[in-house]
Amino acid sequence: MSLATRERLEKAMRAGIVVPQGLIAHGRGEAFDYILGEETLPAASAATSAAAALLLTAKHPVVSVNGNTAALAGREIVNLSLAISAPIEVNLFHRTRRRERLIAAYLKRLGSEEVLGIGEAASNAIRGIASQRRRTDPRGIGQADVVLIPLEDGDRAEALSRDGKKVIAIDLNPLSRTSRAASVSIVDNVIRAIPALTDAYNKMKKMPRDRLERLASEFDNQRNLAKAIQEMIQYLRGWA
Ligand code: PTJ
Repeated sequence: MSLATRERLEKAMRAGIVVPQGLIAHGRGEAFDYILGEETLPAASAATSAAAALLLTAKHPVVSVNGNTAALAGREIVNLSLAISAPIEVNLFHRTRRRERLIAAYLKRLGSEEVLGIGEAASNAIRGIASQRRRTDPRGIGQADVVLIPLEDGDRAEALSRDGKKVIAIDLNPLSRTSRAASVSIVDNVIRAIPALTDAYNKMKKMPRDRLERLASEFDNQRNLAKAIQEMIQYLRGWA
């Protein structure tokens, strides 16, 4: 992982976008990235195609953003949101008005027209979540059928799935509750995964709808997670 990435996070923490806990989360992610060889492996690419198929067939897709994601891949997230015509919603675990506004302002500076989930706009609640993460915007995650949640803790992925929404997770840890609960888990770094998802979406745009629906419905997330773990083992075997 580059020093520049760590510096970017540190700077974003001093600016109030990232919380100190975000640096700990990043350290956990880095450890998993090392055992992937810091590159996108085939299981992640397969999940990316399934995620693009889900997004292409969704009625109301929404991109959820937290502090780490904004700091690590803000520009890429804005590009994805524009490419797939899905709104961005700020959803924070450590929620404060100041952080919501800072993140929304940052994403707007990068080209996002509107950012949902700010202040009173986050008036809905997801059942079964105790944290501030339960709050959602009725125009965004509240009415979404597909939600992209990069770099999350497990509670919300489980609750969103219980509410009948399809969840696309991006998480370097294939063992996490988020990865297990999602419909499609991309085991990769958000820095690589978001542009890859935008590319896949653009390439698959012209595919017939029935083929996209098949691609999405035939994707077996648990099996693909097992494949991601196998790829990690294979990479480590090379070193051993
Ligand atoms: O900005 P907030 O207030 O919403 O808080 C964000 C954090 C990240 C602090 C909060 O969501 C959190 O504590 O998350 P966790 O429970 O630490 O989970 C983060 C997951 O993301 C872990 O499984 C990490 O392995 C993984 N991860 C960390 N960095 C990356 C990553 N996955 C993909 N790309 C990364 N760069």
